[in-house]
Amino acid sequence: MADVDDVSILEQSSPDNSGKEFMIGFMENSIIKRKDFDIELFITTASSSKVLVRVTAPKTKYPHLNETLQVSNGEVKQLSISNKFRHIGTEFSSKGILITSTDEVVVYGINKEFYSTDGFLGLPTDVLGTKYFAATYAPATRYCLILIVGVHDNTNVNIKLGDNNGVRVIYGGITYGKGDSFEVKINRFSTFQIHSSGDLTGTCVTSNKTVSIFSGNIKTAIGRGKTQDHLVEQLVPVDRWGKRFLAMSTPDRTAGDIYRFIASERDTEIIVKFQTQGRRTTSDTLRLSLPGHWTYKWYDSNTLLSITSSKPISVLQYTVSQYNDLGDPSMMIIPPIEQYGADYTFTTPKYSQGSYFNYLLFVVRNSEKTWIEDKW
Ligand SMILES: [Ca+2]
Repeated sequence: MADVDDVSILEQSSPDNSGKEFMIGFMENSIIKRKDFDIELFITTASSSKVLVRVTAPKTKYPHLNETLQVSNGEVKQLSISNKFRHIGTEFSSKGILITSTDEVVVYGINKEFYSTDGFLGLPTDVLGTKYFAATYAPATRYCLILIVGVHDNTNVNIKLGDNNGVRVIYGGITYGKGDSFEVKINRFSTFQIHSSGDLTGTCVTSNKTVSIFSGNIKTAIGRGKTQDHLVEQLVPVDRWGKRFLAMSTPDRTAGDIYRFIASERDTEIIVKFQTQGRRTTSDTLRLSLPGHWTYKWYDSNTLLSITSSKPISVLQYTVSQYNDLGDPSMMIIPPIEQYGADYTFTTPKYSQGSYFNYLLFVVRNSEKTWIEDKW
């Protein structure tokens, strides 16, 4: 539990991750030993009445997907979906998956394979936007990925590749490098995945209508170790980025965590105050000159971070590969303080080989600490 003195802005009405319509897709994962797994959706609700949920992919005939399920408060429904819904390479397809419900639900997607799993929190279509910056990881053991899923017909999408050496996307017979841009037109349920062995972090995707975007890696090692995993998050549009964040190390690790910071505007100054257990509070000042530029810091385990920036940024936390400890890579978007909620309904995934240890990390105001301790 982190002690927090400076959480003063909590907007109760801020947009959240529960909704009645989601448009999602699944990126490429690495299948080994012919042990391919289904992809998974976890759906739950805070609603007090029974909620009917429909999951469809009307533009994909094979495999067929048209499921209806019912979920109530306190219940988590798991739905297995054919892994044929994943994409391969730079690919145009129609594998958009639509989730609609009679009341607000919370959706998690898990892209699970043998030794290669990561999950994402689904964002409802009413919080999607028209401008995004991708987050991936490099040096990538395999390719970095971006998946664009169409929410509306006749959507024009511009993709401006990040300013990173080694970026290389081949589309329509043309090779695009760092800083290059190209356009595609997509419809509702259309999907377009691009891949690059160079880092796609900071790649800017803009569109004339809202789109749903996922980014990450097929399966990669992170940091000094060799263990690899799939990386994925559903991206938060730039207009919902924030300036104040709190983060903490992955529990029970000693290899530390890597954080990446992506700028949305020119001349962004980021101050990271951090305190590692048993040491004094210190701070780093990071500067990013252009939109889509990013930097990273590797902080020791058992560290609490308080991050403030002069302009809206995205903060990503990367769990690193095993290095004289236990744990595997994953990628997580850190929500800004401005979007903290008072209620959370969540679930935990199952490991492809058995079971995980599950951890709940939460941040609470110092003034409310006693209340939490009383209730716990
Ligand atoms: Ca993730």
